[in-house]
Amino acid sequence: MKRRAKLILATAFAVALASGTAFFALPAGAETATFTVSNSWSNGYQGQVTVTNDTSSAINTWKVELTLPAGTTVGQAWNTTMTVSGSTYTFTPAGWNATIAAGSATNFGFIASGSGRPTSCLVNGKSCTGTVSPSPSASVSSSPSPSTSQPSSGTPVEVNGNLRVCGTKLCNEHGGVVQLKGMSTHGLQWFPSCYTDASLDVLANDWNADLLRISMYVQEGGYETNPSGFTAQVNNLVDKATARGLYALVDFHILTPGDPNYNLDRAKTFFREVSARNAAKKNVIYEIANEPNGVSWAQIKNYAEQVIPVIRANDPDAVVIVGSRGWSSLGVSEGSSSSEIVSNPVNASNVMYAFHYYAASHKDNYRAEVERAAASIPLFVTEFGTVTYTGDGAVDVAGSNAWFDLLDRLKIGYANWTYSDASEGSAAFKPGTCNAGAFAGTGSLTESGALLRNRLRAS
Ligand code: IDC
Repeated sequence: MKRRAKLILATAFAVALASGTAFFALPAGAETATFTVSNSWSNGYQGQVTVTNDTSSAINTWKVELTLPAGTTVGQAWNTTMTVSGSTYTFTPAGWNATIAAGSATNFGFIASGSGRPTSCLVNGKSCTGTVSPSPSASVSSSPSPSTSQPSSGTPVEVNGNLRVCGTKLCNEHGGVVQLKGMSTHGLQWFPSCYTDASLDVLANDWNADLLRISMYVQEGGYETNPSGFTAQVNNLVDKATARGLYALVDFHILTPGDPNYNLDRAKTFFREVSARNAAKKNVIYEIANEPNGVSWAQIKNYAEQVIPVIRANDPDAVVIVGSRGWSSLGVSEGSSSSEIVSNPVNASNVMYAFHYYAASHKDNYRAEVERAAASIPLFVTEFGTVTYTGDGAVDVAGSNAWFDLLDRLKIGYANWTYSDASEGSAAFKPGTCNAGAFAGTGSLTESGALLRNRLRAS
C-alpha cells in the first residue's frame, strides 16, 4: 500500500492533559480575565482565557492583551480575533461574543508554541493583577509523549496512530492535524452484502479512503431487534477496517425517534460491549447519536454525559463524536445555532460534534454556520450526501464542491452516505453491484460514487 502523506500537516503540536491553573483575577466590580492552561505538552500548551463581566451592567466589547516571554508564540486562537505586535497578543471578540451581560462571561482559547506563560495581562486596558503563576503547570499527565517521527507511508492508521482532539481540530499521535476522509455504510440490516472483504479492499486500496463509518440503525429493523447480532456485525466490521488500516467510526444510528434518550439503555449496553472489546485498538472512533431531532441540546448533552463515561471506563482516550440538534445540523434545521453548544459544551475531553449536510438541500447558510462553529468547537462531518436530504435525487456537483472546499480549508473530516448499491442517488454503486461483487474500478459507480472515488483518490 502506498499513500497517506496527505493526512499530515507539519504542525508540531500534541497534547498531554494537564490540570488548569488560574493566573489572573481582578477584584469584584470590574471586568476580569482568568487564564487557564487546559492542556500542555513538552513544547507548548493550550490556553483558555475567561473574560468575566463582574460589573452590574452589560459591556459591549472587551480586549485582552497578553505578553509572552521570548521563545513562546501563539499560532492559533479560537472564539476571538487575535492581533500580534512584538511579544504582545491582543484578543478581541470573534464577532458574536462582544457583548457580555452583567455577571456573565465568555471565553476564548489559543495554542502556544513554547512553554512560557504570560508575563503580563491587561483586560480592557486595566491590569489583570492578582496571582501570576511563575512556572509551567506542574501536573502533566502520564500520557505517552508524542513521537517526533512519523511514517511517511503506510495505511492511514500506520501513519497517524492514536487520534486525539487538539483545540478545535483532530490530531494524530505525532501532533499533526488530521482530516480523515471516507465512506459510510448504509443500514447494516439492509445491505450486509455490501461490506465484504472484497468491497473493503476496494475502499482501502482503490478509493484510498481513511475511514469506514459503520452505520448501525437502532430502529427500523436494526439493533433493537437483535442486540447481540448487530453488536457482532459491528465488531466484525471494526476488524475488517482494522485489518486494512482504516479508521472505524462506530455510528449508533438513531433517527426516529429523534430523542437519543429513548435509546439510552441500549446505547449504554452497546457502547459498553463494543468499547470493551476494541479498547486496545488505535482506530476506533465512537459516534454516539447519529441525528438527534425534535429534542433540545440540553437533552442531547445529558445523553452524551451518560454514555461517554461508559466508553471511557473501557477506553479512556478514544475520540467520541456527539450528534447535534436538528439532524446534526448544529441546530440550524430547527431554528437554532451552534451557540448553544459553544456556551454549554459536553463536559468531557476528547469530544467532537457532528455536522451533517446534503449538498442539494443545505447551502450557504449552513456553510456559514460550520465556519462560525469551527472557530470554537471541534467538528466532524460524520455523514453527508451529494444529493438532497432524502438521500435521493440528482447530484449537486457545485454544491458538493463548495462543501469540499470549506471542509478541506477547515481540515474537517468527513464520511459520505453511502458506500452501498441502494436504489437512490446518494448510493455510490449501481443496484446489483454488491451481490455481483463488482466493486473495483469505475464500471459499477453512480455519479455520486464517481465523484467521491475521484475526491478520495486525489487527496
Ligand atoms: C436514509 C436512507 C434511506 C432510508 C432512510 C430511512 O438513504 O434508504 O429509507 O434513511 O432510514 C439522514 C440519515 C440517514 C438517511 C439519509 C438520507 O442519517 O439515515 O438515510 N439522511 O435520507 N440524515 C439526512 C439524510
